[in-house]
Amino acid sequence: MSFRKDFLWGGATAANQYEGAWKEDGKSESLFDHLTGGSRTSPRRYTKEIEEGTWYPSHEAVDFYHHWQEDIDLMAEMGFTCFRLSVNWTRIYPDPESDTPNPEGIAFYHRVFRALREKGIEPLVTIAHYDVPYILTQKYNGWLSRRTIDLYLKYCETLFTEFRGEVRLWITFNEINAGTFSFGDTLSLGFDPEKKFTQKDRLQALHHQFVASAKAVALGHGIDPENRIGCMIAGTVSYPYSPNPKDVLEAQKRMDIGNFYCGDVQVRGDYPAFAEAWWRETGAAPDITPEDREILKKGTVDYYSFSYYMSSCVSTDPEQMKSAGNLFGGIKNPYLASSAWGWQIDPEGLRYYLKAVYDRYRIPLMIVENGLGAEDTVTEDGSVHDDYRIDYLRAHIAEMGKAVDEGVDLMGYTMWGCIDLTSLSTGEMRKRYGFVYVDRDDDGRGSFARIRKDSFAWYKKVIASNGRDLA
Ligand code: BGP
Repeated sequence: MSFRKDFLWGGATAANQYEGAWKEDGKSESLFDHLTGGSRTSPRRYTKEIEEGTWYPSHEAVDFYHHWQEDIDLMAEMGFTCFRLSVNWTRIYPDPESDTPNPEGIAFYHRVFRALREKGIEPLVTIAHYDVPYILTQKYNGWLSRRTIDLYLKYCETLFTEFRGEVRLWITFNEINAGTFSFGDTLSLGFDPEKKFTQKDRLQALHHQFVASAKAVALGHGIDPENRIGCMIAGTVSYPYSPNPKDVLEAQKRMDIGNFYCGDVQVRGDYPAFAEAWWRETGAAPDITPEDREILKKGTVDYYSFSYYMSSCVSTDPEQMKSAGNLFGGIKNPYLASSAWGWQIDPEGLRYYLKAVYDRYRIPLMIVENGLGAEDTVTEDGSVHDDYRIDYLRAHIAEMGKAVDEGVDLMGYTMWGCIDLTSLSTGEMRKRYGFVYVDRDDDGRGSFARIRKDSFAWYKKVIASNGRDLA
């Protein structure tokens, strides 16, 4: 296996699931701060008012805000060369409409980026990771309004200017394709959770994100030509459930809408050929101005990043269409095992995806999320034996290597939730991904102490051997 010499190895997090300190040093509320904890069986709830005695995972999360030095030391000990994190918009602009950023928010990220650089770790910053300032959801329905484009660009300009020289790798939006269907309504598009929206609203708001992303790419290049700015797609692998050509076409459609609708706009600067037909079919064509089209063309990304957790099958038979998954559900594949949360484990699907995307775009790819959500147990002697996680990661990294050997240009890999953090879909703490265990439970108890799991030493070896030693 031959990963590049400068391959980026590391882990990934997101502010609202990791930082905590939701009201500290001037930070205001994100929409995320209004989402309660949940579980596999009871979904998270949105509350307009923050309820006394209710558990909101983002409020304290795993307290990176006060543990950043310790966490960065742990990352350095594993040999990370890259750490993906997101900036919290409401820490930088507590009032997103103000022209004055919050100096304490800026100072926090300077501390973090400088500490990373001191350890030789390249920060990779997601500008918006399921992060919409709460006030914008109430005032404008988030991304449905073009006003949000301007506010986002002001925020981007502050980041690019402030952190020039400290950050070179950026992602404009996390899993932007969440906005193609209802899952993204609140988290990604920032719609008021108490109102109803149509598919046209969704695609319109998503279009505004495309425009904002393209403008941000141009702005970022202008401020520092060293900046490398990428898109980020939730990698969706869909297999036909049967060889029935109808199922094959359905799977292709899922791949098209799930991945390439957004990828094409951000990489090629134009909507794909199938978009018009899909808009006609759903009666949901966004309004696109000629100026927008120019902006999209000029703001294409430098690299394509994505998350990959699972694959699923699709069928034209509605009875079959039932199984769990991160963004897009699907049918259970009889050849695959599932995680305890029902996500189907498919390392070969990662190779399939890498090859399909690289063949289409021919720009560098980066896997910025992958991993296994599992319940871990701390033994009496204080260890965490997470061999199931090592097995998952080993198999995925092996497939990455094969894809590289088959010609894919892969820049790096950041494992999701490298330090345990709160789950996005269920809001749980018990669904853990990390190499490092955090002492915290779903009732908000625990000291936030960090414990190295068995996978910690394993990943250290993987990095030291540049992906050759997966034993
Ligand atoms: C991705 C998100 C992350 C994340 C991950 C795992 O879709 O970008 O924010 O949390 O999925 O999902 P979960 O936390 O629900 O297990």
